[in-house]
Formats: sequence, structure tokens, C-alpha cells
Amino acid sequence: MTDRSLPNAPSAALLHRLGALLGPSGMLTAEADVAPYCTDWRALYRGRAAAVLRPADSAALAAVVAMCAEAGVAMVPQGGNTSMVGGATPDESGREVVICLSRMNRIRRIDPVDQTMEVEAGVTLKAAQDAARAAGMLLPLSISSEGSAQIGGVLATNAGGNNTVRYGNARELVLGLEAVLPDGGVFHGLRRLRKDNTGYALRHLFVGAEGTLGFITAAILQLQPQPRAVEAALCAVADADAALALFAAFRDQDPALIQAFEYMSGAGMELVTRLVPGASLPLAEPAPAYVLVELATPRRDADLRAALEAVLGGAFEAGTVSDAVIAESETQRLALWKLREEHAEAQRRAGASVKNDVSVPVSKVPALIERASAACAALIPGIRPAPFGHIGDGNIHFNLVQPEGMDPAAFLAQDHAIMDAVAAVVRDLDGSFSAEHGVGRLKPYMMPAWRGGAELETMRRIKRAIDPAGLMNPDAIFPPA
Ligand code: 2HG
Ligand code: ZN
Repeated sequence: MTDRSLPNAPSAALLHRLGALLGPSGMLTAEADVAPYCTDWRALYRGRAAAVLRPADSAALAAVVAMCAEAGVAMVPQGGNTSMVGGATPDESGREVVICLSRMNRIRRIDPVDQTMEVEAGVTLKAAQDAARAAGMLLPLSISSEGSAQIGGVLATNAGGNNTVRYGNARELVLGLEAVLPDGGVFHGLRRLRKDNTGYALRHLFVGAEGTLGFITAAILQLQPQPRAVEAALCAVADADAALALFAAFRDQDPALIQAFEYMSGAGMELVTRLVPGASLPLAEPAPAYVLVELATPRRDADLRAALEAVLGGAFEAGTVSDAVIAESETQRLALWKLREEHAEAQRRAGASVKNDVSVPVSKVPALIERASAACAALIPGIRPAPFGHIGDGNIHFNLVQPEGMDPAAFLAQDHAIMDAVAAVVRDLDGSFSAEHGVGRLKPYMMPAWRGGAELETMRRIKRAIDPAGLMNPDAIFPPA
């Protein structure tokens, strides 16, 4: 974290011992095998690693960590490698080891009475959702990368996603946690209790710590009743003000029905329908902006379709919504969600883009979009704002696509200037520079200005207390001291 001279490269003898412990499938050292673990999804970072270690259970992980700690070798935890901020990518030194938890992929237990699930770090979020559904319950966390993202990373970053508006972030789902500490000790906190006030809630320290305090190896997650009815609609709106008016109308009707409330700009939707195979707009004509609303209820007696139509009918009359399509089948519902979920992929295909995963109070989202768009246009003429995201909880992905025809490298060279321009607006609106993607390696430079003074110093003290040698994910969260 601070003293970059400390981490050592693993010696040949250490690698030999690690290989003997983990077996042939548990350790990769050939450059071609290691390479995929050294680049992030956005290809922002190209690191190197001395080895990729893939323990199959917590005991093996604890032994590996103890060996690395004793040798002073820095460790970078990795799950599905879907970080948007380079939070799971090793540095360029080649001295770090990546420790990948994807082989720890058992769903240990689902309890229908407690409505809990005990799940290991390497289970993908999608597999965990499917298992909960098969048991008649809902794991209420949904993110675009859920097919690849793994529970360990989802918790380490306190992921949010599409259902935060109703159920909260990942942290809210965690009843119990198991973690391997930076010295190889194990924190056994797998309790499935709704009430447990016994000193510091250590489980919450690891959630959102981005692997800087140890490895989350398993968790007990609170499940929810499986909805009996789900309705989704894509609505054409004029702008974010209209989107919030629609949100208010749904809340006024019954806030407990709102499962997701997502915003998409016309520019973002245009990229999706043009660049993603199989994505097409199910409305008569393109709109300046869109809302994807999903209602859901576990009640047997609710007429959800009538509830949806009542609010949309009122919104048409009020002029809040100009057009809308309601999904008539599960296939259509998934097609509507595809238009939302493929935003990141479409922006990747459109060339270079700069992401700003920011949050503001919900009421300030329209000001954010308007003012940040103007600030970026003043900075780089022709820049293409394509904001979208979780407007129901105030988290907007204020992403900017490079101007048509501009050299991608020249655009990306200005990433800090763009991020700073957006951040200035966000700050003025009492928001946060990272809503759900975390700090990773991309944003530590912002920490002193945003979380400086006693807040950052307290974080540093916690880090030093738990990881005194600074071996855990050294480049994440903290800027060099
Ligand atoms: C989403 O909401 C993800 O789809 C990705 O958080 C956002 O690409 C992004 O900026
Ligand atoms: Zn998101």
C-alpha cells in the first residue's frame, strides 16, 4: 500500500512449495496461461504476475496466503475479472501473484426456513441466482456482468446493480462471512442471524474493501421470496426530469412493487441498437431518453398488469411518457432487459469511452446529466455523452464515448480531465465519485480530495492494523502515501 519496496518476488523455492500444495491445475506460471489474469475487462491495465494461484478450498487458500505473507509476496485477489476500475489486475512489476478463487465454487447450503444461502466466493452471481430460484427464492442482486462476476468480487466491491432500489446493495444481503486474513488466519463468521450485535461487525469491513484486507471465501446471503408476478415496460420519455416524474408516480402508487427503475439516454440506446446483434427498439421511433421499469410482487392476489397500466395511463395523460411497450412474455421481458444490459458492451464497440460511475441524491440526477454534459462538451467538442443507469437509486453511469473519427488514444489521454470535469459537477451536487464499481486502480488518485483528512487516515489505520505489510491488493483504493 505504502512501501512499494516491500513486496518481494516469489522465489523459485516458494513457487515449488506452492505448486506442490496446489497441484498441476492449481498453479499457472506459463506466460500464455497467466496473461488472461493480467488484463482487466476494459483493457485499461496490462500487468504481469509471477504466478496465478487457484486454490480449491479455504484451507488451501489459507495455506497459500500464509506462505506468501511469510515471504513478503503481494497478492491480488481475482474472481470473474469483471472490474470496471482495474481492481483485480496485478501491477507491471511481475512480482505479485494473482490468487483466483474461481475453483471455490460450491453452493454449500440453501435454507428455505431461514431463507439464506451459504455460497463460496467462486460461484458466479448467475449460478447463485439460479440456485436460489430453483429453491423457490430470490437472490435479489442483479448486475450486467452477473454471468461472469463471482460472489467474492461482488461482495468485495459491494456491488449494487439493478435491484438496489428495492433490496439495497450487496452489503445489505450479507448475514455472515468467512474470510482469509492477510497472514493466513481465518475469520469464521458464517452465522445466519438477523440479529447479532456482538462487537464490531467485521463482516462489513470486508464488504467493499476491494480485497485490501483479505480474501472473502464464503458468505451467508439473505434471500427473499420469489416474486409470483413480474411486469416490465420500456417507456419513451423526454429527459431525466420526466423519468423522475414517472418514478414518483410509481412510488405514489406502491413503492413496494418497484423492482427496478433504469434510465437510458437516447444516445446510449442508439449505440445498443446499432452495434449489438439482435438488439432492436420495440417502439415506433427513437426517443430522447428511456425508462425500463420492472414491477414485481410475491403476493398471490395482486393484479400487477393493472397496476402498471394505471400508472402508465396517467403518465400518458400527464405527458410524462410519449410511448411505451409492455413485455407480453418472458422472452419479451428479457429482450427489454437486453437493451439495458448491453449498454457497456455497445459502448465498448463504439470506440474509446470514459466511464464515470457516480451517484447523486435522486432528485439531482437531471442537474447532473445536464451540467456534466455541458462541462464535457466544453472540454472536447463532439464528445458523446451516453448516460444510463440506476436512476431509482441515484447511480448514473455518466459515460462518454469518443467523438466520431477521433484517435482513441488521444481521447483516452484526456480521461482524467474528463473524469475531473464530471467529478466537479458531482461534488457540487453532493454526490460520490464511485457509486458501485469501487475505487480499484483507476480512482485512488481521487481519494485525498474526496475522502481526505480523518476519513482516509482512518482507512489507512485499519489497513495497517489488518495488513501491516501492505501485501493485499496493494494498488487498490489507497494512493501512495
Ligand atoms: C451496468 O450498470 C454496469 O450496466 C456497467 O454497472 C456500467 O459500463 C458501465 O459503465
Ligand atoms: Zn451499473
